[in-house]
Amino acid sequence: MKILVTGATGQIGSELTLELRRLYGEENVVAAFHRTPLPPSLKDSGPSVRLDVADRAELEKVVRNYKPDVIYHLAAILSAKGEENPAAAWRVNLDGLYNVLEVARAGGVRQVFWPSSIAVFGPKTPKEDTPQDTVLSPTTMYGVTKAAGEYLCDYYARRYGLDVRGVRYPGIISSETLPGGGTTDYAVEMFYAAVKGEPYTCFVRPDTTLPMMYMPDCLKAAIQLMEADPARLTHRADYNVTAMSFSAEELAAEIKKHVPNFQVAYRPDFRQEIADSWPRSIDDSAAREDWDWEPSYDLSRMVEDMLARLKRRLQGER
Ligand code: AKB
Repeated sequence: MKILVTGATGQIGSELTLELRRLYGEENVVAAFHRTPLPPSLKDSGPSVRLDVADRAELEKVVRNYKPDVIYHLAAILSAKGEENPAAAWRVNLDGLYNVLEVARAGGVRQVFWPSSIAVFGPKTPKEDTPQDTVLSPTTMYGVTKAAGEYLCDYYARRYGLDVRGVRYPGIISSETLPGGGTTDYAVEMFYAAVKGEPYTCFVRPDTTLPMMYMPDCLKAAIQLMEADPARLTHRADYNVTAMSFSAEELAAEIKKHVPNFQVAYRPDFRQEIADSWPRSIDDSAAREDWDWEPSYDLSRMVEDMLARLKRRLQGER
C-alpha cells in the first residue's frame, strides 16, 4: 500500500509519517512538505516531495508520480494563525481539501484521511459532553473551513463513493514538533517551559478548560479509523474523539508535581475568546461504538510521559 502524507512537517504529520512508515514500510510512505524543511528523521527514512496542496497542478503531478492508494491530508492553518490571515486559512484548508478530494477521485486513490477539529463547534453548541450530532457554530475562519470540509467530505463519499474518513481532534499535546498557530498551543508550551526551567506566561485564563489528547492516542485514532470495517461506520470525517479535559491551572498543577519550582502567570490575549467558544468536554461514544476508539492516556500518565520524552529530546539537542 502506497501512502502520501501532506503537511508531513507539522505537529501531527511529523509523527504520523514515521508511524505509517513503521507500519507499512518506509519506502511506501511519501512525506509531502511545503515551507518547513524536512527534519533528518523524515528526510532519511523514506521518500519526500515538496508540495503546495492549494496548487492543483502540483498535487496532480505528485499523485501521478507516486500513485498513492491512501492520502493522509494534514496540511492546514490552525485557529489562531487563521485569524491573523483568514484568506490563507481558506486557501490552504479549503482549496487544499477540495484539490485533494478531486485529485483523489480522478487519480484512483482508495482512501483519504482528513482531520477536522473541535473548532467546528461554537457558542451555540452544548459545552459539556458535546454530542456527535449537534449544532456547528464556528466563530473562527479555521472552524469555518473545518465545518465546510466535513460537509465536503460527506459529499465526495456520497456522490463519488470516495472513502473519506476523519475525526474532530481536540487539542493535541506532543513532544517532537511544536504546534504552530493553534489556540491549544499553551498546553504544549507549558511543558517546554517547565523542562527548560523557565517560567511560563499562559495566554488563556487559569480556569480555561478544553478537551485534549496525547500524541500516541492521536496517531492511534487516525490509523484505527482508517483500518476500521467500512460497514460499521455511521459517520465520515466528523467523528468526535477525546481523551481528557483539564483547565490550564490543572495542567500546571500536574506538571508541578514533577517540577515543583515551575511558575505560571496568566495573561489572556485574543486566543481566550476562541478557547471560550469551544466545548469543555466531548462525547465520543459514536467513535467508541463504530470503531472501538479508546484512548490510552489520561492527564497524569500523559504528563509523566511527556516530561520524560521532552527532557530526553531537549538534552539531546544541547
Ligand atoms: C487549534 O488550537 O487551532 C487546534 C485545534 C483544536 O484544532 N489545536
